[in-house]
Amino acid sequence: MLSPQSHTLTMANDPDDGRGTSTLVEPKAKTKRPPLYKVLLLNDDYTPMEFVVHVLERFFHLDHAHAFEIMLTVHKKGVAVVGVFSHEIAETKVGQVMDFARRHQHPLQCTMEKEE
Ligand code: TYC
Repeated sequence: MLSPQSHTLTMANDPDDGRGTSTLVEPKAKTKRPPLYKVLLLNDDYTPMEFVVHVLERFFHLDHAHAFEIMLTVHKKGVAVVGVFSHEIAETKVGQVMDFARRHQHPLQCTMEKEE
């Protein structure tokens, strides 16, 4: 298969073009980007809207209008993506939200999902 990382014969690695000027070029090493994770907020019937807006401002650094908009999307559709992060950052955000909700005795749920 031809990909940017396959070892193809080019002018640069042709061992002999007759002029003694050949150069060996190694195939490019694989550099796969790490996967990203969507952080999702789930709707429920009990968590106050203002609390959800506060969570979005506090842990996701959204301005008030954007936080309110995402809260309303979750309220109407059941779920929304709040942000996309590395595995470690996504895990931290989910933990912060779940902990904060539990401490305030709200059933708010926050999860993460690998982005395909
Ligand atoms: N549905 C909640 C209510 O009517 C509000 C809410 C919005 C709860 C978003 C959770 O992730 C959520 N009070």
